[in-house]
Amino acid sequence: MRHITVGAAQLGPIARDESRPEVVARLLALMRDAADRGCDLVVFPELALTTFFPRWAIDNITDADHWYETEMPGPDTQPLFNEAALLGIGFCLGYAELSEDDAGVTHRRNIYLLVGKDGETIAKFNKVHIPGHEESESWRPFQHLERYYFEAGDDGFGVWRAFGGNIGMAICNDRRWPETYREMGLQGVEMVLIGYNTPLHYAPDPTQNALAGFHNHLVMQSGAYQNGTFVVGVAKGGIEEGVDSLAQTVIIAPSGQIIAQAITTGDELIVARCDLDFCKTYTDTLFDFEHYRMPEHYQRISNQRGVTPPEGDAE
Ligand code: CDV
Repeated sequence: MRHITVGAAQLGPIARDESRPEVVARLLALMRDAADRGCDLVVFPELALTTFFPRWAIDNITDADHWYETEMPGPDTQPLFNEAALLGIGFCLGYAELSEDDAGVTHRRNIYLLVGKDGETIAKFNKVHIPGHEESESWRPFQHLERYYFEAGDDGFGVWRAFGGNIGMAICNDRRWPETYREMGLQGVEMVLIGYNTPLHYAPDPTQNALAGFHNHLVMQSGAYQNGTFVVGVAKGGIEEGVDSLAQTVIIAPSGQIIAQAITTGDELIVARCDLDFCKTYTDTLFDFEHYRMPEHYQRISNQRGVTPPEGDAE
């Protein structure tokens, strides 16, 4: 049997004036707790090093540079990598990245980084579905300017061989889209790591507010079940700078069942020992893609619509 003992390290609010070393100290406490509880891997949420800064409008994007990491690890985050190697535990970290390419073009990205038990980086994922709006909208009680602060990733959803299994990553709004899981499912994913910051007030349609917790679990449990994979959904919850955000961090089995759930809205570690071979209970039966997914059917629909089918679906 192949097992990953995974820790989902929910964070409570991070204040605007909380320094990186203060936040990293919180992450290190959760990491040590995870190591004590036998975890192979500890998963932190989206933008785990700062407050959720896209809630504020600014006129000049460079005024936000201090929210982004220009190197990883950098001086403030190196202790996470050192401690991981010392304890022999991997981690997954969400943060904002500021970089410049060879042509001198600046990039601002919402990143999830997977680091191995040796403290070495395994993979980097750039959030694909960037929600919210590009420009300040004064009617909102608070802004959700992710589309101003981040560019979308165009590499899709990869799967990496790590921790003895097949690991994928997604960030927050990505979890609401079925193709997120299916793209990884078609690559044999066995554990999907997802971090989120989800305000409980959804300004464009407040009738959805009361359903925030339901929708959160609905999409991740469906994604797990329909693709025969574990899903680890990790929140930054609680009231951060006046904005109340969903907690309810969960670890979900390929059956779609929740096997561990946070009970607070603050810093809290939940742990589950995941038998990766349990994925086959679903991927060898109901969701045996090779037997039942009927690529010819999708090919036919694509042809009718003049759409190029994804690689691997063509006959
Ligand atoms: N950080 C996010 O991506 N939040 C979105 C909100 C805006 C709906 C989410 O899907 O949870």
